[in-house]
Amino acid sequence: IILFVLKLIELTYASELNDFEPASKFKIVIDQAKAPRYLLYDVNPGEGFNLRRDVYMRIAILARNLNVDSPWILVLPPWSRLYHWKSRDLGSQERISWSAFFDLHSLRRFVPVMEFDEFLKISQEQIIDEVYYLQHYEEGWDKWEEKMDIRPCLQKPYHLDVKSKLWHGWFYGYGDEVAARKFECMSVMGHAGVLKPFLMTNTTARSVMLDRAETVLHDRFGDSEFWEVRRSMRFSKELRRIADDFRMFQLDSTDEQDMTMLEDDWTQMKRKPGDAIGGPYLAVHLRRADFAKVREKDVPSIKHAAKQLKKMCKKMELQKIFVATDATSEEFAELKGNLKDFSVYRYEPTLEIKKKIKDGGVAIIDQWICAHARYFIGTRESTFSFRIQDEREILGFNPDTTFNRLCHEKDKTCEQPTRWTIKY
Ligand code: GFB
Repeated sequence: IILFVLKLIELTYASELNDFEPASKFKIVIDQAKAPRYLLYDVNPGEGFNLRRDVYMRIAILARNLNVDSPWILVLPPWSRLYHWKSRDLGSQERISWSAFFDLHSLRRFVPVMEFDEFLKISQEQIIDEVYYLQHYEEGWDKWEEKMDIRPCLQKPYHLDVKSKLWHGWFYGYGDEVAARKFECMSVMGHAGVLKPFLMTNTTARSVMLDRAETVLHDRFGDSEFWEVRRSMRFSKELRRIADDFRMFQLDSTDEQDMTMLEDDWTQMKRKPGDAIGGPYLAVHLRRADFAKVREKDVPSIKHAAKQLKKMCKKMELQKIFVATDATSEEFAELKGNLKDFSVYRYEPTLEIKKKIKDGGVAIIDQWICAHARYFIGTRESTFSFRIQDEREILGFNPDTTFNRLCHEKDKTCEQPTRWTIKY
């Protein structure tokens, strides 16, 4: 049934799927089939981009499972005012659509998705039928069990406008432009799949939003379905192109030489460990900023990081180092000063390009370049590094070249990251 729904949507949009479909077209198809319902979600405002990507995967799997019984479309939450997007000279970094960062055509090979703006056009009124704010159980827990209950709210993130009887809240930065008819808090313990029976039987609302969706866990972490949705999350072609140009012109790295060619359709792509060789450079994700303060024990000094990079470059016989980092320019200069015998690179777009791709696009380009290096070293427990590791698994690198991390000078054991290898 899932395949049928996906195929129906795909066949109807055919060549245009890569771009954004006009609402009217979407409606025609959907009206012919059983009317779809819309699943929306949001994440704790403080979370960074790469944890949000992980939450997408949990909810996309839920949406796919809902589609086994009836058609649901997953509405993609616009990217607004992320804590780490600090550049002030780029204009607004709010209400950014998913197509700015991801290839929607690829996402749709896993589950039907649409942008929030498109949903608003279809729904005509700017209203979401029901919002459930996920929270933990106030009493805590002493026994792990899968459960969910409508409970009084532990926080008050939405407020009722008594006159209109509508609920107002953040709504991805759309504020009062959007409202909800019904709002409730739901205490939940368990995997995303625990919500399916509720969505199928306890509500008939056309559009349902799950806020604080990070509260639910992956149904099954690391299995082939997990990897399917992960593989569907391809970056936008434009961002990949910019990153590939940088690889070619600065790092002598091309897909043909590096054995990192992509099939257009990710469902047709299957690699063995070691198929990819990678470009002739070492890449490091050097997470600094807030992370260096919050996880002081995991982040080495710049000097100690440089020492580890030097050692590995010598071992791998590499002369070029690509640094993905949120370090200040002073910290980056210090790193370069400690790596005088090597050529050290950082991706720094012109202001014109940065205005177009925003902080989120720069970070993706950094990740894509790291994903193609002959050898990668990340930062411990950073989801930014984890997503690079996944990407390298998809491309078919030998895990020895991927699951590596920088160590703090006081960390004598320097345990290396868990190897979450790809499953097909
Ligand atoms: O992606 P993220 O959740 O990774 O958040 P962590 C870090 C954000 O900082 C990225 C920027 O999404 C980028 O906007 N950033 C970090 C970088 N490293 C780089 C880099 O190498 N290049 C570029 N261009 N940008 C967690 C957060 O971050 O750290 C939590 O999710 C919390 O909210 C915690 O802040 C301390 O898992 O590394």
